Amino acid sequence: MRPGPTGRRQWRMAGVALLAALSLLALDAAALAADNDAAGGSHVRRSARFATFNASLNRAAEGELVADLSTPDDVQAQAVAEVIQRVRPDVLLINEFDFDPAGLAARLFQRNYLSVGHNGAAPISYRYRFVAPSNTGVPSGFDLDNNGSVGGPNDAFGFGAYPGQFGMAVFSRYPILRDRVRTFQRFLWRDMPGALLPDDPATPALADWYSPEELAVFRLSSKSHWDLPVLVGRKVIHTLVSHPTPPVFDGPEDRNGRRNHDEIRLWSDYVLPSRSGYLYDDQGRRGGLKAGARFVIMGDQNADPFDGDSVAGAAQQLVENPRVNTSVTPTSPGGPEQAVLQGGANLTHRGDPAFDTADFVDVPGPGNLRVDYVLPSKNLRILAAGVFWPLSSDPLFRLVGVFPFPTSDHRLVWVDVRVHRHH
Ligand SMILES: [Ca+2]
Ligand SMILES: [Ca+2]
Ligand SMILES: [Ca+2]
Repeated sequence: MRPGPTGRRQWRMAGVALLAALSLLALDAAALAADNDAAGGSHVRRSARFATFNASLNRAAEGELVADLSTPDDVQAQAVAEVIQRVRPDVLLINEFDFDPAGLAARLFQRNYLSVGHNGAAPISYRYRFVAPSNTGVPSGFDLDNNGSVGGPNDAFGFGAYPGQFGMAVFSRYPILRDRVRTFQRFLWRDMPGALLPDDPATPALADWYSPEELAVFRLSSKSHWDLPVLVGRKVIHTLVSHPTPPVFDGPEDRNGRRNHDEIRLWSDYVLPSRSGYLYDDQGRRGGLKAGARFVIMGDQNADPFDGDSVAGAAQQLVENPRVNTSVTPTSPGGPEQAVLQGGANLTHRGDPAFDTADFVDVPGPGNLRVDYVLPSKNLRILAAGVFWPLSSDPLFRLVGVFPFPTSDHRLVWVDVRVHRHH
């Protein structure tokens, strides 16, 4: 996450948002007319590019992201858009993209940023978008952090200052089968068998950080978990997106580390028919994917397989899952270079810095980690993969930079899977 700008005025944002809403229909029509490279075009491609990018498009106040994206002038959003234009994913998850119920921010990002070429990069148009509510910033009514008072970001269902802060958005050039979408925003943590419910170390009872009354409403997902079936040619690929909570910002009870582990576990169980029976979605339907279904799990999982502060084995639930294709791990040239230049915790890491996807604080801090993943199912062949982290000598290094970052502390991760296109 990135500190948001301060000093903006709510009334001004509201005015900009209203103007944006009034002009949306016209903007949409213009953008669709200009969309000449979307899926369904006549070009022949044998691969589909899936990407995840924690783009830090979160803002301090509700409405601020919509205000920022209502003009083409937001320098950070321009750089985020250029990264996307350079990599050109077909299906893109953006983490840390503030949610608004009308989907204004996602529409405006397409109109004013993705549809505008930056520094010679070609515009890119996504015909399909998906946003949905996030648990972040939704008041729980309970003292979830046990600090003696109720309210604020730490007592929300997911950490956030207002509903939808740090949300998610998916942009796709392939159709999203909306009536088959499943969301798991309200699945209760206590309903996961063997849940790693945290313990209050100050009491003799076990697993009692949260009271029974709190557990009766406590949602596992800190944002949401979405299964978005995307139609690629004649094949459905389930895009499984989420953004588990960071495993830090807690105490000895490790409530966030434990939640992070179990948020990752949700998708791990979802793709295994022998383990998914307990899951229920927001529409009340039970179970997970069938054997043989195609999927791509993507998102900032906030867990590195070897380094950092996550619960041991958290990331392994995915990268050692028998249904996940790990034949290719995305790499970059910039990760190893920055690990050496930045030193600190990076010097003692066990993980390969070529796999790093985030540039975190090194002294004192976790150092750079692999936390962002694009993980296809084994029945999808991986043709290529990468992490967008150029060398410092590369002209495009300006898009990633060093702290304070021009875009995000995370890097875009992409994977190309083989598909058969029919024309
Ligand atoms: Ca509290
Ligand atoms: Ca206890
Ligand atoms: Ca760093």
